[in-house]
Amino acid sequence: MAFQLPALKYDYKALEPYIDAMTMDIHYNKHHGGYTNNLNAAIEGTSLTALPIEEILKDVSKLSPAVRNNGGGYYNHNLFWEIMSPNGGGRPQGELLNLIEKFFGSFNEFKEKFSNAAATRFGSGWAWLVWSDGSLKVFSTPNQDNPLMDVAEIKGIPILGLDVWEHAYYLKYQNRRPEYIQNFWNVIDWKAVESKLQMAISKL
Ligand code: MN3
Repeated sequence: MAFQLPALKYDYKALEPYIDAMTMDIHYNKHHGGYTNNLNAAIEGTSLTALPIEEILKDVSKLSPAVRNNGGGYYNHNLFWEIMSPNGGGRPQGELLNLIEKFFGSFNEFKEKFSNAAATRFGSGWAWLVWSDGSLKVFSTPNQDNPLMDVAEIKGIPILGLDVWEHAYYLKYQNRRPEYIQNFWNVIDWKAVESKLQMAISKL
């Protein structure tokens, strides 16, 4: 079975004014669609087609750059669309908030640390909040790498990710990456992040 581009839960203009409709359209159809097609082409006729994406990424150092780049791009964008919502923003609740306060001191300190990871990633990449060895950690990865990969500096299960490739913000924000990062907080779906946390905790 080939990997499929998952349906978006909202339309292209739903995250405006923070993420504009044209960026959403191109990002989802051309970029995410491209990673999906290129991943399928890269694994066609191999035993990898029988594996879930998480299993493929786990041993990615043994695989081709095409699988690393497009498999990462496929997984990362699936997560990115899921953790945003037109009804997003505000603050996390419940166990997620408790763990953020436990590991970062406060929600504001976490917010600053995550924003800083996103702002200081040189070139293209992602900022992550990760469930790793029984704790929450923040860091960033280059290109389409992610914390599921054996090549990652910090390994774990990502529960929040921010795409800081220029294709994610340049049409609206041009060189103003910090403004894009600041506006991301208005569209985070904390319920979706909380459910990813619960799944991550139950797996480890
Ligand atoms: Mn992207």
